[in-house]
Amino acid sequence: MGSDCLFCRIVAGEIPATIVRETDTTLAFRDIDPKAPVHVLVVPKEHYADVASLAQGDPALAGELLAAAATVAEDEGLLGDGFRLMFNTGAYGGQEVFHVHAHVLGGAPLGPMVC
Ligand code: IU
Repeated sequence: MGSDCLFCRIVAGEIPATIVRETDTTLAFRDIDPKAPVHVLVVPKEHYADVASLAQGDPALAGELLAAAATVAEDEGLLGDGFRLMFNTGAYGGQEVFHVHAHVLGGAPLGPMVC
């Protein structure tokens, strides 16, 4: 994708972000507008528009993304009290940035999911 995609530009280091974890294939950084005390986005470095495209196109990378998200949750101290891991997908799912990203949310009770 590249220059049109915000998260590709963060991956490329063209736009600053507060990075909390990086692997060969994934990058995790703090959400610029956090919705919880801990709110980290985890992306694959390779561009896929959404989680369905990623899971269908590269299931192994989807697994690496999940593993990275779990490690972020552990590093942020969320495993004891729990956390929310979610992928907004497509227009009805409320997705705003079309480079797949897992939201890792926690650090306080989040309550039931409200739609
Ligand atoms: P969504 O699942 O596509 O709705 O989430 C996009 C997220 O990207 C949202 O939580 C924004 O606050 C976040 N974000 C960001 O971290 N940095 C940015 O420059 C922009 C959006 I624009």
